[in-house]
Amino acid sequence: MNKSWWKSAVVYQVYPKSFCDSDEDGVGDIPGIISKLDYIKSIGVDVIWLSPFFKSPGFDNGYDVSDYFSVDPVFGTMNDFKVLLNEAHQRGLKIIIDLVVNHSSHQHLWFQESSKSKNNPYRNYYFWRDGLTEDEAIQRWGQDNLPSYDLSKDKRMRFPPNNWQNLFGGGSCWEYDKETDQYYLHLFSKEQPDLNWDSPKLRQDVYDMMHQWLELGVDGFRMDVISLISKPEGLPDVTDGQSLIDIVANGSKVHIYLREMREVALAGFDVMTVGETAGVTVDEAKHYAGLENTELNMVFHFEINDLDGGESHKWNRSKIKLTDLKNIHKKWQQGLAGIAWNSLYLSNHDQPRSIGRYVRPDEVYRERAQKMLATVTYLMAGTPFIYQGEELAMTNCFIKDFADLRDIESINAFHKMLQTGLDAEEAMEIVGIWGRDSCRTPMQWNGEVGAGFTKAKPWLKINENYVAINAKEQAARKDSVFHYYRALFALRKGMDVFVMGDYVPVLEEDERVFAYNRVLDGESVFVLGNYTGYEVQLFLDMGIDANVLMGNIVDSDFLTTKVLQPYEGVVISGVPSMTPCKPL
Ligand code: TEU
Repeated sequence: MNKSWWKSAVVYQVYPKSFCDSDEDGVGDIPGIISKLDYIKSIGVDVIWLSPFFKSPGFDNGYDVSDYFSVDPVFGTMNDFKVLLNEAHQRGLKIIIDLVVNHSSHQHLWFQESSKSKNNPYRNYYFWRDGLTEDEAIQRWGQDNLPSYDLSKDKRMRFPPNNWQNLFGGGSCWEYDKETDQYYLHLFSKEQPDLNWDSPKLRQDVYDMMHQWLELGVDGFRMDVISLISKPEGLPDVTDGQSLIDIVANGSKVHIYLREMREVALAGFDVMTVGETAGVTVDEAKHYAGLENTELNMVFHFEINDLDGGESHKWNRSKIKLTDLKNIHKKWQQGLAGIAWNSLYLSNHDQPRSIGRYVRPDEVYRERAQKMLATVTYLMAGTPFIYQGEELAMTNCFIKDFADLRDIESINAFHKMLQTGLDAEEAMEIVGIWGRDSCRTPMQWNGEVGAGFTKAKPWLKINENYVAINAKEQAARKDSVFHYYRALFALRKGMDVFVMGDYVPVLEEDERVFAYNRVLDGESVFVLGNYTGYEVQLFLDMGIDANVLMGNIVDSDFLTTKVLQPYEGVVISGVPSMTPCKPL
């Protein structure tokens, strides 16, 4: 297997709004990121993924872009960005940026033009359709299944063109536009109209814009919901048992467009591309992220979300069962081996922080548990992506007051839960688990007021635990999560087996322990993590050469006792490749 740089790289995700505020307006910014480059470098990562910093009205925190080749004034200037790029490159750090082109902002010039008239040259950049009359709607969905509609609208246009409900829980995917008397499509909020990738002109404009960034020196793209860009012919209704993602993901032309993108926009640049591919399956990933590299380098899949979230049942209190989690990893690890490349992540700006999600340790074990999760997750095959603050074991922030919520999705979800009979307290509790504000709270730099993030009022609440959980404290303490992450990435980089090795699961039926071998050319490394808060006795024959490479418990006696302490994570070399391990 060819060992491209992005296969052994580790990526650090920066969510600019919450990273570091240099100008005291309560919002993080690019100069703030520049001031923390040495910190980022010190974790031992190679690449920074910057979530959107482009001009945006901010209905979805920048995932609604109104000018793709620009910097939003709240984050700084284009010159600031150039300085950031340069300073990062000088430190040997690469920068990949978010490419949000499934949709634009409704304030993008393309959409402004598109909505002017039916024959505007940009009309076809978006999806405009006539609505349905009441008769048509009844015929299509039956009297009892009519979607909600707006009586104030002209009768001819009362019903949207199909029954799609947007992914932010805000009702229909269609918004009526009075001016031109048609509806436009938006899979997310109505301020995020979907771009029509079937228009060759739109595609060329996107490629030109990508080219501008590449010429400037960016090192690649993380492509937002790129699996959704090819909409199904005729935009058919969602039928029973289907989710919207089922019909809009992996459309018939998505691979054609991505191959075109690679040839037109990316050819000649040694850059990294990762697709955020909602709805992707192992078989689809082989196309998106095949090792022959005709589309993307790698994908983010969402199958773990199906265990405790799932597009339709995200707002709940479900727990992840360890055997289910292991099965999903096994499927992806083995399914893509030698064929395509994967990514590894525990959380991001959309998903809950990992402590509390994968494990729910008592506070005394929080750090140990985070180290264990990282060990088990980031030593699998794929490129690790860590999310700012994860290296400190930052936790979800449970926002108690509705007025403190910022995310459009959480606000919609709260109202919906009230309609289904939950009281406000219960609804806020669930929003706290899944709401994206909970993981987006500002980075905790130190124990001073404002957590070293800002001296002003932060745009989103700071988690009160910043006094104890912060970067300054962890950098100064040798056994911190921060230092463990550094050591873990150094270990991963130093041994090819972690990048290129086969993945061989062990103890597959065990609900307590996640264990696997990585095997390359006869060399084998054994990785184990105890996902429980109690000791687990294992019966293993690891041979006489077994040697602990790394672990989250200093002076662990695991090799002699074969007892894993609560949340213990350990990496062992010198074991026979197919370690005969039996569950209890
Ligand atoms: O996310 C798309 C996506 O599939 C989600 O994880 C989504 O946030 C979640 O389903 C909502 O429940 C991307 C971005 O990462 C996210 O921040 C944006 O809001 C979204 O696209 C729209 O651009």
